[in-house]
Amino acid sequence: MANLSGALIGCGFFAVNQMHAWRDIEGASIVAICDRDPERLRIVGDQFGVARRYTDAAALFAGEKLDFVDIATTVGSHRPLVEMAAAHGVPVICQKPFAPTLADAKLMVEACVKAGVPLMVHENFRWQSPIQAVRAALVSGEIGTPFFGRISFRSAYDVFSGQPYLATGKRFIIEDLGIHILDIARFLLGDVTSLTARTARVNPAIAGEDVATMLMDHESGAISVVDCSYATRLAVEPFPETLIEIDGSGGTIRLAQGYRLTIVGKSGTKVSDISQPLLPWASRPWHNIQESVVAIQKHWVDCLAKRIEPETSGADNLKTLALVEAAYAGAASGAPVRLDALLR
Ligand code: NAD
Ligand code: 89V
Repeated sequence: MANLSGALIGCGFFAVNQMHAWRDIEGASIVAICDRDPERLRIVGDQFGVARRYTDAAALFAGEKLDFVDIATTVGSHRPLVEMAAAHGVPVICQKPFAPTLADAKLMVEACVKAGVPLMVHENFRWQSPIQAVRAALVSGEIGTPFFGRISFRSAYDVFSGQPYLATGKRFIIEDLGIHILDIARFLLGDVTSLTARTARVNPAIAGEDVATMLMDHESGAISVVDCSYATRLAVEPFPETLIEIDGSGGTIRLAQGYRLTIVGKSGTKVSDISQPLLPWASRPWHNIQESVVAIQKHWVDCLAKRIEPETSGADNLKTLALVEAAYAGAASGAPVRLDALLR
């Protein structure tokens, strides 16, 4: 496989995982990095031995011949940076949340389509191996036709120490974390026709909502509940596990805390421990997320080689971002929100 030359823009908290993952992946290398903060540029450049460093993304695009760019900045800079990549004809990965609004996201997808460049959103939660295992069980037909799902993420983990900006935005849990859990609901049960939401802020020290409960109708006829909380103190802290219950016409799937998967279906009852191996550079409890970063970045390299659209392409992610917008609109109005109106 030809070695692809990539650049990383944004050398902050999460980008370190992306850099570790690039080092593990055959067929791609990060040849240049960019951060407007010279200190972050120095830390990541030295840690990963990248000599070509830029404090300005325009200078990066002007100075490098790139096969792709990996944008790991926070949401406010995503649109200008994706549009800059498109203008330079460079295939682009963009971190979630893809854009601050669905309108921006639509324009970003359009810019990449017009430029003919591939675009993938780094929506990594569905790439976690336990989530992939649930999906494989559904696809196998073991539990028949799913009619109910609960996708749940409840924790009291202190996310603010690593990511202080999460405490200051008017929007918090739906935009930052719920976006992953809503994407998993789509991944497992298909696209959504309508969504009802309720939110609350329990922690008085933050600006946004830290609890959200969403009820969704899926095109398939299934219904699901997506519930997220960063205000839930439990005996054993589950961060960052997503717990799943799916009921089907012929059985059930349960992904319980501790990565215990129970499938009751046509072939009887099977209980497995699907804990993932700890990568050499990973650290608990983040290892589950870190493993998914390798998986999604490998997927990108495969898609570029095969010239196929990534599963979490920009176009696909519009449907996840629409759920985020629907959730905020629904929580504000108290009424169900139809998705077709948002996606037109
Ligand atoms: P961060 O603030 O630690 O890092 C962002 C970096 O980008 C900073 O160093 C900043 O200086 C740099 N930057 C911002 N705008 C820039 C620009 N225009 N040009 C060059 N550099 C720029 O943030 P973070 O916590 O690493 O989050 C980054 C993104 O990753 C966010 O969108 C966040 O939601 C996402 N994230 C994803 C996961 C996941 O599991 N998928 C986990 C954590 C964070
Ligand atoms: O996945 C994320 O985007 C992270 C966290 C897991 C803390 O929500 O911000």
